[in-house]
Amino acid sequence: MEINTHNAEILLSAANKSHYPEDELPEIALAGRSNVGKSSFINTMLNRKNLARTSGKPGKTQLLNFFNIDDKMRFVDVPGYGYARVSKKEREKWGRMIEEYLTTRENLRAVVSLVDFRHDPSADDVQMYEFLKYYEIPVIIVATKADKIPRGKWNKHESAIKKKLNFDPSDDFILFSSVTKAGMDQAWDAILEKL
Ligand SMILES: Nc1nc2c(ncn2[C@@H]2O[C@H](COP(=O)(O)OP(=O)(O)O)[C@@H](O)[C@H]2O)c(=O)[nH]1
Ligand SMILES: [Mg+2]
Repeated sequence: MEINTHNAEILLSAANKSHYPEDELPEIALAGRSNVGKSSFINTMLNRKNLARTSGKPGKTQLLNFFNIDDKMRFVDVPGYGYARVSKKEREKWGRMIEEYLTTRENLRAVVSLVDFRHDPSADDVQMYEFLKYYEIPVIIVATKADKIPRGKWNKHESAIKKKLNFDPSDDFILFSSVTKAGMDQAWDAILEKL
């Protein structure tokens, strides 16, 4: 499929099913901890500076944000998890919203699950990966902020992350940087393959 990534815009934000777009365009959801670099990933992939707002205040966006890409597919930005300062009630609401989307959305083709390349995955990262595997939702692991790790340590970090996740080698694992754009072509290849 040929996609003009310049032709992208935010379409709508939704709290539940009744607000999802009603057509059959394929969707790629993006999930990860607050501050992992999800908005930066979207902006980089779409060659935009500020389409998905990169925020210093994580946990603020509590809705599913649907981005229309060239009328051919959508990115669905899932609110970041693991933000300590939200209440238990808000966390439960978040859980129901994301679970409803991930387990019932027929348009969903794959989830890009972002983890910070610098650190071992958090318990939330592991739980998200297990959840996706359990529901047999295709997953692309994107390890962000690769520019912050010297190349000589890449193998060590990659192995540690895969081990902690109990990574399935048939899934994609992509090293990514929104600063250098490393991994961008690979990420697009992996995404297009899932559509
Ligand atoms: N060095 C570096 N910083 C990044 C990268 N991606 C995101 N950041 C920074 O990490 C912070 C959080 O990024 P953001 O995209 O808002 O994360 P989100 O909360 O997951 O949407 C911001 O200060 C970004 O500039 C990356 O690939 N490399
Ligand atoms: Mg964000």
